[in-house]
Amino acid sequence: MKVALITGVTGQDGAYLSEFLLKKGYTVHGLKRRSSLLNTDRIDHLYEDPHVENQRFILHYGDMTDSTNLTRLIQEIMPDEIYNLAAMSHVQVSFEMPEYTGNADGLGTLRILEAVRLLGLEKKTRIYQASTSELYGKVQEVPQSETTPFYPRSPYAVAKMYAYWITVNYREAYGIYACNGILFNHESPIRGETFVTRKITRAAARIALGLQDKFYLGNLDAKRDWGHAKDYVRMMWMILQTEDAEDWVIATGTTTPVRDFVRMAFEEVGIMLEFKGEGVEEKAFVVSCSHPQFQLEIGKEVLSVDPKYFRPTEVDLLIGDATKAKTKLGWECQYDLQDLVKDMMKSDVKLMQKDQYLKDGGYDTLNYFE
Ligand code: NDP
Ligand code: GDR
Repeated sequence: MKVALITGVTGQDGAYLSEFLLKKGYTVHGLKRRSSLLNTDRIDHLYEDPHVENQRFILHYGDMTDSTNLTRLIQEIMPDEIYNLAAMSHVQVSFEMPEYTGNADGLGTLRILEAVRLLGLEKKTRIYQASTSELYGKVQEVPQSETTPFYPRSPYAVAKMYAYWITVNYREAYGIYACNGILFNHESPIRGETFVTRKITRAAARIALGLQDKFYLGNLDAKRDWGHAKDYVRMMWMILQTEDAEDWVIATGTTTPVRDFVRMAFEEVGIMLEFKGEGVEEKAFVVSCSHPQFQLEIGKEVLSVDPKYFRPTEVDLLIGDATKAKTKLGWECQYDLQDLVKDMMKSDVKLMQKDQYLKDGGYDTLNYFE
């Protein structure tokens, strides 16, 4: 049975990919960072007691900025496949932490490739690099495919561009089987809370339940090609099963403005919105509320624009052309945008109902410092 190493195992994709590979019979090793609080929520359901025999899901401490740690782990694990998913993955935060982002996302990829080369695993270990549609940045052509030129627009995207090319270079220079998956945005109920889709579904659920009055977003005009993470992790695996190492675009081919994602999320809980104003003055108001469980006042303001969420340089439009993956890998997504919004809203309403229950019971504020 095959052995995989997943960096970034505690993240959205790491969790879905672990589940996927375990179902396929793999032994899965995951790299996680030490943190002062437990950060394994997304993979707790996969946890196995280290004292049992034949453990198939094994976690290791590590960090993309620590090459001795990465090399030692790869030497111990001798993986057949490495999925390099670890990254400081928030575009806006990368403007605040450009150097760290370059180190973890750019040089981190080099550290993995170098470890495989130094350990002489070029013919054994296949590497998947989590590349991104952010590489396209400033619009050069639409839809974006494997041949579209890159024009990165953030420290994150520039770091990922280094990672993309160093992956190609190690493939060409040393014959390592290393592939870039150029994945467009993919979301899910376990998406990080500060990415725009999850921020919207959480807020819509909380507002519907009366736990919150309104919320704030940045650029409502940005358009993204959003898919479901469950579909995308399947493609990561497919990419490493092909005969020749290549680079692949994975996308749905449909693009949607942030504003429409907001509309769709609120519609899932029976709330219709109207947007008024332009630019920083734009706001959204309730025009009707048909859900028997959620009662919101008509005309209530639920969303304003806050310029603090604008980025110094923005990526305006992403729409992917995944013809190559469709033709050669048989790529098809099982979830469309409506399914994705439904899945995320269902989960966030349930999660927020838990908060409401605790609040109603008087258990919502635990002050450790009293
Ligand atoms: P997340 O932000 O959910 O997960 C990132 C993971 O990387 C977390 O496990 C995080 O650990 C870990 N990590 C961050 N920095 C380090 C470090 N220095 N050393 C070790 N681990 C680290 O991202 P996603 O799951 O959404 O994305 C997975 C990968 O795919 C990322 O590389 C991302 O850039 C890329 N990508 C994502 C897309 C998307 O739409 N989701 C699209 C295209 C590419 P911790 O939990 O401790 O923070
Ligand atoms: P993105 O995702 O930058 O595409 O990167 P994000 O959800 O952060 O932003 C998408 C778009 O929404 C606009 N936006 C806001 N974004 C956030 N986070 N918060 C807001 O309040 C807000 N308001 C508007 C943004 O300006 C942007 O245009 C994601 C990450 O997963 C990357 O790691 C990955 O590489 C790319 O997707 C593909």
